[in-house]
Amino acid sequence: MARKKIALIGAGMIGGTLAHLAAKKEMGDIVLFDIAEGMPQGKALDLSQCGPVEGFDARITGTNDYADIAGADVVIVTAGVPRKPGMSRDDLLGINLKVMKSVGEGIKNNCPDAFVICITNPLDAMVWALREFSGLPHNKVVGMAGVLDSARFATFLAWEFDVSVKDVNAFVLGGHGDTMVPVTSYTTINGIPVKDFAQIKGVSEDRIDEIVKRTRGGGGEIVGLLKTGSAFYAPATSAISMAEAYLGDQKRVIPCAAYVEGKYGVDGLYVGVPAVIGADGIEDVVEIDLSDEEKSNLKVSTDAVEELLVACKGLDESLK
Ligand code: A3D
Repeated sequence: MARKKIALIGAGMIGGTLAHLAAKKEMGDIVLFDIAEGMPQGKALDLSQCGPVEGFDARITGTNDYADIAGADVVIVTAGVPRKPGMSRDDLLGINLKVMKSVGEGIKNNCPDAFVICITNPLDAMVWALREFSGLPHNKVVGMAGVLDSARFATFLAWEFDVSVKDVNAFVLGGHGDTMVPVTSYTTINGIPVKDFAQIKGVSEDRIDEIVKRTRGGGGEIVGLLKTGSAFYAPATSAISMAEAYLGDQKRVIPCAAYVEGKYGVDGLYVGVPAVIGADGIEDVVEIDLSDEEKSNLKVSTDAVEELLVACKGLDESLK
């Protein structure tokens, strides 16, 4: 069987990390695409030279030509600009929308059968726009955010409870922004609801609320510390887990920005929900029962996503 082909559009901080992870895991051959001349080629050479040391077989190439992504099985998109301190994800809208247009066309013309994972911010709007520009079916285009937001929530809970992160199953719904909805009612410590575990450990409800708040601002906290860009190790790791679910037909239930039609009272939006990822891409969106408070938080979050789509449509005629 031929090796799988993984195209990474954007060879910056996340793109380079994605290439390293995918190569180490021998997920397939990797093409790093960027508009910056020489940079993807340089990173590809550097990464290739990890192979003999780490003992992986993966052909890694860098390019500025979309023709080189032809036939890719998976495309992961990080092209665009990241946040700087003081910026919200939404501040990136205008510039990254134009980037999604060229990336969408590059995918449409060269690998229309790929499974496409978008990471570029503002995530929920960019994945929607990328789907529109590429013309791929909705089940083959998805946004990465829920895995990362849930991982942040799990990390903070594990630290608070002094337990292994492996035992924390955390869950975040909604848009990837300050209105995201960490859902404590579906978050467990190896099956034990977080509220019960907090009681056992003597952790107050206020403290859990603080952790929820820290999760919502988790990306901004890192931007503030890095000063020159945004998080990249955990975002790359999260997207790789989604690519693996697709390539291995794992049918994993993963929180991600999937296209929702009807469920959760949402119609025709990309928003963070639990979805089954397998060989058909997004095979199902799982609708769970939410409390009234969780429902209204989710509504605030989806309204914020909808507002961004209106802004996108105002910026690009072809999206109307
Ligand atoms: P960075 O290191 O700047 O890499 C972006 C790359 O995109 C650069 O190498 C650019 O040259 C390249 N690029 C710009 N325009 C184009 C174009 N038209 N075609 C191809 N390549 C282009 O950023 P990064 O890797 O740190 O972040 C990438 C994106 O991910 C940003 O939009 C971030 O905001 C976003 N991000 C999202 C999350 C989520 O959880 C959703 C987390 C972290 C970062």
